[in-house]
Amino acid sequence: MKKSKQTPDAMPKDHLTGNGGELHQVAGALHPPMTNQTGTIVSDDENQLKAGERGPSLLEDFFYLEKTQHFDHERIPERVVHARGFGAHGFFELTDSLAEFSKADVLTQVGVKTPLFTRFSTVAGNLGSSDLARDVRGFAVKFYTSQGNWDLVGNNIPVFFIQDAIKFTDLIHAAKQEPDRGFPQAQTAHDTFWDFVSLTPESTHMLMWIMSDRTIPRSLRMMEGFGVHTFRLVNAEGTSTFAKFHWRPKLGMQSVVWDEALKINGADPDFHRRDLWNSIDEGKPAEWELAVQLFDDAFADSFDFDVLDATKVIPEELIPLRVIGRMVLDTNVTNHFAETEQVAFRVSNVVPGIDFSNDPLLQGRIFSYVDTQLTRLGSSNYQQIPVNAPKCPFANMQRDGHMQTLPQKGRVAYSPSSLEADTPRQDPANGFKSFAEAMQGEKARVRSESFGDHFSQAHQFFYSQTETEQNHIVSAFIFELSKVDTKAIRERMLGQLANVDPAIATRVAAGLGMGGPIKPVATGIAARTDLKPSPALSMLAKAKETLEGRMVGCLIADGSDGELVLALETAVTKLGANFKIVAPKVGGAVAADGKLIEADFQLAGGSSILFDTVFVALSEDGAKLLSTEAAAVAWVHDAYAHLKVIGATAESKPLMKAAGVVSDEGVVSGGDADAYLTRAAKGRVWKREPKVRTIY
Ligand code: HDE
Repeated sequence: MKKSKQTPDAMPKDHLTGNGGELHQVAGALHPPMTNQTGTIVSDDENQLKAGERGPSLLEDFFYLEKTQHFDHERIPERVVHARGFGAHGFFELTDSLAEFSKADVLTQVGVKTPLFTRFSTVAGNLGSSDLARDVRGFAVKFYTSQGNWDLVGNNIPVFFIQDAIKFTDLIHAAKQEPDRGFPQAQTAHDTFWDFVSLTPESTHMLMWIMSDRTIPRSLRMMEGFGVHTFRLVNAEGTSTFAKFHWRPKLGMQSVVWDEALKINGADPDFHRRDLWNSIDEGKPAEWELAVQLFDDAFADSFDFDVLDATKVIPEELIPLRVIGRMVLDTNVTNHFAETEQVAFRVSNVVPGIDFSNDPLLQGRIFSYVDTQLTRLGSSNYQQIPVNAPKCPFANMQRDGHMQTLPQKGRVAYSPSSLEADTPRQDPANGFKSFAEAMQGEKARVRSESFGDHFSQAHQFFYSQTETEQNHIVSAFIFELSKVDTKAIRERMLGQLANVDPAIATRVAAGLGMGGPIKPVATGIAARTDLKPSPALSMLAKAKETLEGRMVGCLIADGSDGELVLALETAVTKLGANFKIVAPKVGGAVAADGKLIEADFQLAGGSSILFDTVFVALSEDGAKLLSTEAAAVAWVHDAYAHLKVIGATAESKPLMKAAGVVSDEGVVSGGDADAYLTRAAKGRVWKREPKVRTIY
């Protein structure tokens, strides 16, 4: 190994070699000497210390002992729920002050950029599960405000399964792997989940949402987020206003189709994290608007449902969204474990001006998040971990504990005290004060009658969807219930669906092949059918016609038209999309003009499910050759069956034929790049769907 005394620019020399070591040059880069955790330089990292060349190892080998002991303890308990997550740093910039309603700096100081950390997650799967499981996505944001940390720990769906936190344990036990067999992983398509929800009518509205395509998002960058609960904002005068929080993605919402999700989980289980990481890494930050729905007691009292019931939405048509700022995620983590795994969100992290409502789900969460971190992170000092620590000054009388890292100075660790002048004191004028809500009532374990209607909003949600989306909800119910072995559970679930609307139950029953009359489950309050549809609840009704942030895949082989591929790449890049070339070999293909076109993916590793739209840029010979290649046929066939817009050169016909492609408005052949991109920007070809799968 060549040794060099040169120091890399970015690193101060004394930091790297201040312990007497030297920089080492390997493959052109300079490396500092390796040390153990206490700074002693390691001379040999390949061999244990042994008694003799072929003798036993010695316990004295403190380098080996430390290295292995650290490795043995690398894992910490994963989160009980939301174990699989992915995070990024960024900022929140307020654009519209809410000073009239809140005294929080973060909601009143227009233009100020508040740093934040956001972690997205799936709920049911374990740490090593796949990104595209059908599941709710966690959408948790930690704002490091000038007045302390504010955690908005939300989801990508605005309602929840249950109304009272005491049922959370049961819900999660039913959804996760069945305890005797330890499977299935990361899915609700099994008996225990449907057993529980079919006996829990309050979950029916949420079931409509999770059977919709919201639970199979195309990208974390393309999903909405919601605070779910009603919160309170409190202004300088102590007046309270109710608020619901909404995140709106700048790129618009988009999902994949179910068959695609199943295949993506195999082709790239890290699909969502790779997408977010790459996009930030390429200098394309992910962005959302933060909006609020604000309302007072008078609205709350007059609304058809209880605003404290987390199984209900307040339609935007009733209380419009007010956009107040934007979140930009522009920085990837340096270390996934240190940041994304160790981040500890706490619903109880609020700042003066933001307060809780009495939603019994929210109230229960206030305890759970603080408690769970102790098991996960092992010490009550977990808030000192950099990703959790506030970025504003903090001081109190809490001391010691496992892994204390703060040099807590002075004799005084109590209050009141008189010995030292600079010890912290309570501050009634500026400190957090709970909203002084008048309380009354008897102590009791009850569910308010105002929480009693479980079906009306489920009905409203279904009929607020486009026809395509309704079809997908029905298909998802059929898929999930087809995996339920116990017939009585399937029947009971059909009975709950009949409470939402007999037509939905009949369609699902038809797909399951379960004939005979459907018996509605007895219910206290029947579904109202007079609630106006809310188009804001549909994804397709608000879909953006854009290719920005999307992926275009282009299939080439030897003999492809290099100029066409280049022109396409230029046009795609101009639209803000990513252009990826797929070829039989990753080294690329030789174009008709003899030039090499490098590929991003080899055919089998770059299936069309990874792209939003595809272009088949083959020569006649190339198309003939690939029409007998299963991976190429599947590439085109999948794109077609997943309703993608397919562009193709006229010469690609043999492959298109082998893949069963039938011409329609989304098949743009003839090699016209502009016509192809114009149609591709409009999104999938939903009209094709009845031709490729049965609609029940
Ligand atoms: Fe959570 N939830 N939750 N939850 N939740 C956790 O906290 C809990 C609920 C949500 O990226 C846990 O740190 C209870 C609703 C997100 O680290 C745990 C109840 C919503 C995350 C916990 C709920 C959420 C969690 C597990 C019923 C949307 C991931 C690990 C009252 C508004 C945060 C942890 C991250 C995580 C408890 C219901 C969102 C066990 C008791 C409703 C995004 O504390």
